[in-house]
Amino acid sequence: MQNLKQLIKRIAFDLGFHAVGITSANDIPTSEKHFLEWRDLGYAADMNYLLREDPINAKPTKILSEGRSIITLLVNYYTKPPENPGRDFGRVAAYAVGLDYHTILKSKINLFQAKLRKEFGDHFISKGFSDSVPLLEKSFSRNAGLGFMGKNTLIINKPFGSYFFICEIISNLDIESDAEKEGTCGKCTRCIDICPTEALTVGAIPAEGEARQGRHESPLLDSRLCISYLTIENRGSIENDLRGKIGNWIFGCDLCQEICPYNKKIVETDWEEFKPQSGMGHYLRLKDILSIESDKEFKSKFGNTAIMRTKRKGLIRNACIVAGNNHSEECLPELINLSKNENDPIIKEHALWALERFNVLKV
Ligand code: B12
Ligand code: SF4
Ligand code: SF4
Repeated sequence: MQNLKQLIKRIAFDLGFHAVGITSANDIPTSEKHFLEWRDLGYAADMNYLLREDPINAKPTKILSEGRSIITLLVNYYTKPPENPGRDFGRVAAYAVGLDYHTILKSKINLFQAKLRKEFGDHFISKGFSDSVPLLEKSFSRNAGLGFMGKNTLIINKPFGSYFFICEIISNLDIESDAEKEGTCGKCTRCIDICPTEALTVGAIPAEGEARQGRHESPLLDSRLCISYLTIENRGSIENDLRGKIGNWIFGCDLCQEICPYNKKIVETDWEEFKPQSGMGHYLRLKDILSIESDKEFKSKFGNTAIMRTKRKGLIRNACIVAGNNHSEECLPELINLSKNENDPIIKEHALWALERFNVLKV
């Protein structure tokens, strides 16, 4: 048994994963209960994959019926952002500055599975993912010892902090589980205090039942308020009240990670794919985004990055907000053009909103 675990850890480190932990593929009903209470509060917004009537999120065997254990893997994606280049730029969250992690991680996970298949032959059955199935990846990786759940609702690992991706391989291998790691935020509330939209709270629903008694923090995030949701997942108009609070975030938000003491001494990633020079970087010039004329042009610029998710419409909507918040004068011609000639009503309305911030609506 120990040899099996050693083999898995060796393969993980050989492939460049930064940490690995094992947990059972059994259902986790206490986490499911919490998840259901969370979404009953409306906190899942309109994210369809979280709103299934018969949720599978806490039930790995609904994804792989032969599943016995889950190998959870950590990949550090952190790179330090350069100094803010100023009002003409919008900021991209660190996880999206390089190449699209879905593609990069999927191929590494496939390689991992191929190596295991080589060891165990056709008897080995598995499925591997990162951020592409409705599984409670944070809860399973916490159970596998990858870290503890911080009040920013992210998994925090020592020494990697929270800027990492979680991947998992569900398989029919019987592997001894790792122990959950101790860890706590203590009295710190910095992430809650800094969140501009007050998306984070603690304790609105009790902590995860019996198993977690004695641990008082029950971190909760209301996606409807989170800048990450608003700028990436939300397909529609962004509420007027929230636009000013988005500041200069054009894609995602890292404020509740940046402030976290656990992220103060972390190392930068050694994966070239996630470095800014492999993708579009930490800052995007707003006028370059506002002047993208077609979906084809958008795809040719962002095709290899996670930014694709917003499509042209979402990214231009976000760029309008940031240009308005920043009073980026160099964006005025593009904003005026969009307000007059853009066919998409959401982009048009956001361009008009940005122009109102300059008081130049009648230009
Ligand atoms: C939906 C989603 C979002 C939503 C909602 C976020 C959220 N906090 O749930 C939005 C769009 C807002 C979002 C934003 C981001 N996301 Co996201 N997202 C997801 C996704 C797809 C599902 C998460 C989910 O199921 N949420 C539902 C809630 C209820 O689940 P939960 O937080 O796990 O809830 C548990 C805890 O509350 C726990 N609990 C309850 N009480 C208690 C008490 C104690 C003491 C403890 C310890 C636990 C506990 O029980 C609950 C059920 O298990 C996952 C991938 C996946 N499949 O898991 C990525 C994922 C969570 N996202 C990730 C990332 C990187 C981000 C961003 C950093 C991106 C960015 N920079 O913009 C932000 C961070 C925002 C934030 N502070 O969370 C990573 C996080 C890695 C990590 N270190 O934890 C994940 C795991 C993707 C991946 N595979 O790497 N995301
Ligand atoms: S990602 Fe930004 S908006 Fe979302 S909870 Fe963290 S600080 Fe708040
Ligand atoms: S900022 Fe403080 S409260 Fe928030 S996750 Fe980090 S340690 Fe926990």
